[in-house]
Amino acid sequence: MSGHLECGRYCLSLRRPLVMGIVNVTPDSFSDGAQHFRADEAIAHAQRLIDEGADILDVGGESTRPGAQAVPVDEELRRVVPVIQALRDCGVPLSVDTCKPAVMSAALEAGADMINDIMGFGTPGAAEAVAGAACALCVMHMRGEPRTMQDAPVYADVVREVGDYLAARARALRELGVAPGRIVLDPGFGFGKTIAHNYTLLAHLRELRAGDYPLLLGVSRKSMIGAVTGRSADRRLGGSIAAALAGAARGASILRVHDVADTVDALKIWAKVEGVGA
Ligand code: YH5
Repeated sequence: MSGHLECGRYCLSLRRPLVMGIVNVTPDSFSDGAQHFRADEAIAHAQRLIDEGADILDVGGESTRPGAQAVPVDEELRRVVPVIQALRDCGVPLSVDTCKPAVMSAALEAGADMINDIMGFGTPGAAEAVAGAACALCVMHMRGEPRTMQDAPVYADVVREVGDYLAARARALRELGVAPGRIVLDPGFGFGKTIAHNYTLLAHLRELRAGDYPLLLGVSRKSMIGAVTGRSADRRLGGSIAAALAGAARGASILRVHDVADTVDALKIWAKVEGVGA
């Protein structure tokens, strides 16, 4: 790894783990008024995450939780584009969480610096939509599709299979002209994995550093935290921070989290002890 990530208008130092704050542009609205209200809410939330120390924002207009229904492309565009336009000069790079090529293109046009694709740019047209831009690409592993992915996934060797997939996707992107310094890999916690698979991947995160690409880790509030602590989604902060630090200790470069302020604090202490970024 070069120690930097080429991320649209930004070049991010990876000497310390970066915090990516999650900005959901929430679903379901029937009038233009509600749509504006939701965009305004997302923009206000994003501002708060920046004040709390987020290094990157990840804006998502599609629900990708297990069992979720697909969002039509025009609806996803209506949710995401106004938020990116409003935030484009907010001072931190903007990532957009989407697997739709049309949303990727519109997001880049509106000012996005990174595209985060839970389908690993495997949808026809997705890789082509980003290849010629300057944006960073987060390539995530998923087994199956969101609607069915939690139906008893089976792996012979989860670390090897996820690692092989990520390496193959990175190779395919490079063949389309994507510079290696733009690529981030993500094992995709909770996406077609059992709780045991998720913890095996977290424990062996270092082995996923295929080609020395930086790793992004998304464990915040997920069921793998609840399964161990017995807590509901709104009480998973302590568990989420512990998992994030375990990832940082195993070389994760970007931590995708809901709770930015607390994660930033935890990372400051971890970095102080480890002498990271000093
Ligand atoms: C990810 O890991 N995850 S959306 C279920 C939850 C909590 C949170 C309460 N997009 C990732 O955050 N992109 C999502 O249970 C992602 N990596 C990348 N790159 C799912 C999510 C969540 C799901």
